[in-house]
Amino acid sequence: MDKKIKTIDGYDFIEYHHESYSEEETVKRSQSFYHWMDERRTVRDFSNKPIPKEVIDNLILTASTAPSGAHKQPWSFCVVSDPDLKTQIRKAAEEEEFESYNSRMPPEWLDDLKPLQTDWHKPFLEVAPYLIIVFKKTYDLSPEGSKKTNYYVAESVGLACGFLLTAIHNAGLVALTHTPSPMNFLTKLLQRPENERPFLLIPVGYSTEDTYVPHLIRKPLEDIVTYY
Ligand code: IYR
Repeated sequence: MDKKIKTIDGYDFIEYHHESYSEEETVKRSQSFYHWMDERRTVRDFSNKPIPKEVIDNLILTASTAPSGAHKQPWSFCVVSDPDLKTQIRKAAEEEEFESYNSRMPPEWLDDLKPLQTDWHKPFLEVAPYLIIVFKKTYDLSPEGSKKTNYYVAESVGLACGFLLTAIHNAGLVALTHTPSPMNFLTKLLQRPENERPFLLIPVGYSTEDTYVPHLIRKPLEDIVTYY
């Protein structure tokens, strides 16, 4: 059905219909969505089982439905499946991570990571069928080279990554929000333009048959919410 359009100050607004539910149905849906989201976990053991590219396209399209400051959509998604490039990324990430774990991270940080049992080895960067590297665009570059600043860039790209993780979970896939630090090797390896900065590296795939995740407890509601 065609949507109605009205013009305000020269700008088009389209009619918006959003499905709403009875109170009972709203309670049920919010509860079942929470339980389903609560099952999402960060996974480090990936199988190399392939995923159709169409799925990755859909995941990224979903991420791109996130709200962004002044609708500037200040993100760019690089998808790596090429084995050689994955190897180069793993090598560069492990070099940085080796330094981080062995000399850059203070004891308190290393201690906080103990329950996760992470270390500088990053085999998933070669095993996972796809690596999605999310870049943030602090400013946009016109074809002529002039700069236009974007707004709330970290918030916007963070929201897009949240949508991406939700879409990955919905598709029955798993992901890892990996933050090799520093991440500038990704700018170089992927030959990104000067206005893009790496934000997150997200391997996507299926988990292995025998996957274990840390037994983490989420904070209870009363510790995270204050009603006024
Ligand atoms: N970036 C390192 C270390 C790391 C840091 C945090 I904070 C984590 O929650 C997990 C790991 C790594 O990816 O191993």
